[in-house]
Amino acid sequence: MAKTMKKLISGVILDLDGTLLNTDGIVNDVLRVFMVKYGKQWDERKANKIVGKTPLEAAAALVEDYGLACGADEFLTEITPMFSDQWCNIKLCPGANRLIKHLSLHNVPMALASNSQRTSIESKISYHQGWKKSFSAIIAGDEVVAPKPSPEIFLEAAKRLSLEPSDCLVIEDSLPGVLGGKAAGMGVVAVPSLPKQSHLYMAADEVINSLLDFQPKRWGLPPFEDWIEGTLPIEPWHVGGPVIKGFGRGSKVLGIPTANLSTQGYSALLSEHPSGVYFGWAALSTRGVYKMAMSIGWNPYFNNSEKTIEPWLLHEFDGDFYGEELRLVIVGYIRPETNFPSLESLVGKIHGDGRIAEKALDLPLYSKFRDDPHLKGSAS
Ligand code: ADP
Ligand code: RBF
Ligand code: MG
Repeated sequence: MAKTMKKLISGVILDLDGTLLNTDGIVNDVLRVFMVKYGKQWDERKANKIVGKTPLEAAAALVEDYGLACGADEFLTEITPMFSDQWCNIKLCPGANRLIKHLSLHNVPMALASNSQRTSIESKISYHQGWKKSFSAIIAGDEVVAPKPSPEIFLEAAKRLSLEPSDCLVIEDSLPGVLGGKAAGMGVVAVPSLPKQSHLYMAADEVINSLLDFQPKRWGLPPFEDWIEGTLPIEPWHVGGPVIKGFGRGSKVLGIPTANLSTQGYSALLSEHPSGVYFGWAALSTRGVYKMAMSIGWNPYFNNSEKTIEPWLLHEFDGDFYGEELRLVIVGYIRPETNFPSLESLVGKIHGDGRIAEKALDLPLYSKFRDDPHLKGSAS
């Protein structure tokens, strides 16, 4: 990851699907239903075949891959209304609103450059207050001769912002987008929307885990000012359930027990929240409410195959509490999950996270959630 300042940037060109909008869930939902009609089963692992493509390219790729008995254009005609019905349900990528508001506030020129069609872009952004007026230009896949990975869409965006390509920064989740941005001679920050893909993004100047990790200062843009004592407040969210057996190494290998929750039933929540280190409050139904630091993700040090939620309660307990009901309210973000050269450095970092959480949770901004009704089990 880039540590130093890259270069001075004057304008930002954003991709929409997968970068600002969490479209992956909806794409999977629609394709699951659609494929059944053709007697097929949608495999979510194939999502990488369509990310960043134009609708027609994506349709052609799927028709071929699944050997569907229809043409790509037929496929599109049939599936387009199914998608349109879902645009109102799309969630924002965490940090999307924060980024747009921040750049707008500081009058940083912004453009939207998406391979999808103009009408669907307009429809998708219409559900998000203040977005449309934040973009000085919107360029769609059907408004250029060659879509991404061609640089055309980005060059057109720069022109409309009256900026040189080299003064623009592209923020993109997809590989075609990253390649297009680089071919246009722009700085590119990749925010891969699919897990465990960062190794494919060699062309990008910087690969970040989510928009929460974007550091405008590195690009000569005004820094975010919402970090407080090493923490970033987030829209609080809840999760809960009985404590289950985890990988069996928290206490044994690290000396840091993590009370694992079953991920079954929470797959939507898990895909909505980027991996990373977070903190908040944890309630054990029969014991009380405790401060908590947790990781969400694949634990890069151990390279797990499943995304998990691993809360470490900042309290010494006499024994285990498997099977007990654990409820969490997650109130802030600390850092991305990373790999470490040694177990000691991982353990050291996690203890640092614990100290940050411990201290931050005394701030009124976070301490008020100790009384969240979800923790008492009266609401969920
Ligand atoms: P597992 O892999 O099964 O999660 P760990 O070694 O991570 O095993 O230990 C976690 C278990 O330890 C929890 O499920 C819980 O029963 C117990 N435990 C004891 N103290 C704590 C604590 N402070 N935070 C989290 N879990 C704790
Ligand atoms: N695992 C990692 O591989 N990388 C991390 O950056 C990381 N950060 C963590 C932060 C906290 C606060 C906690 C509680 C755990 C973290 N872990 C991380 C997970 C750790 O590897 C995990 O608890 C063990 O794998 C036990 O299952
Ligand atoms: Mg554990």
